Amino acid sequence: MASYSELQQCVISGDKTRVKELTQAFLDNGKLPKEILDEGLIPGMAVVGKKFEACEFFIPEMLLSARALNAGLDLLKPLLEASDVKPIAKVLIGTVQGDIHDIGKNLVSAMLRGGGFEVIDAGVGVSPDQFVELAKETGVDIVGLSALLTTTMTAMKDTVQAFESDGSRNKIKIMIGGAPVTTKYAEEIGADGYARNASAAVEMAKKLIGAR
Ligand code: HCB
Repeated sequence: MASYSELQQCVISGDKTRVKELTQAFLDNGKLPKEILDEGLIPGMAVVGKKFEACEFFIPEMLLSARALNAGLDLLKPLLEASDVKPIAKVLIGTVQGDIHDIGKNLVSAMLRGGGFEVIDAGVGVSPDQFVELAKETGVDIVGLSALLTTTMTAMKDTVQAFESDGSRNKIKIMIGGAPVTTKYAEEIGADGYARNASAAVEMAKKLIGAR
């Protein structure tokens, strides 16, 4: 049986085929999707980030790793999303303007669906006005914002502001997440909550609905 460190290594080296094989092998051996994520795929990607920071990796390597991680996620997503419960609330989620990182957002979407939420995925590079329009059109209860860059975090503040200006801020709860974001930042920009990972996002979404 392969080890999680081997799976991490395959994400780091961007070996898409092997990541797929190993993820399937772990599933066949009865491992839980969440364990495969938390012990294998995500720690592998964390190393990629550190290597990029240390200038040992560049964009092409990051892209290969992202593609490899997605190959594993494709197998896990349907399992994370499986839920027969009637939707408890509707969530609109998207990566903010100027930002194209979507792995974390996709994971949060899958876990929210698995947690009984209906999720509308707005995609990446979503402008504040687009968030407001989509939230109105779809009548969501929660809006989830994702940002991975310190330069795009500010779009979260603009998005909260856009809901304020539109007069619809009191109708929805706003949750934020992504590597550079913190609880303190959520408070600063007037968001209702911060989640550090996908499981925490499900807990936070439940809390926000209960708090309404
Ligand atoms: Co990108 N990148 N990147 N990148 N990237 C980061 C984010 C850096 C931290 C790498 C580094 O320097 N250490 C860095 C940002 C530095 C900073 O701003 N402080 C960085 C940079 C600089 C850039 C470019 C600017 C590089 C360049 O062009 N010079 C460029 C930006 C392009 C743009 O967006 N305009 C860029 C591009 C890329 C790609 C395309 C090569 C690729 C993205 C592929 C894709 O997403 N489809 C990429 C990747 C893969 C990364 C790293 C390596 C991994 C990100 C990731 O997927 N993590 C990342 C390093 C890192 O984060 N450690 C690096 C795994 C997921 C599961 O974690 O944190 O995204 P997550 O999500 C969690 C959590 O935050 C939370 O739950 C998720 C699940 O557990 N969460 C939410 C996320 N969103 C939420 C929303 C909610 O409402 C609630 C919870």
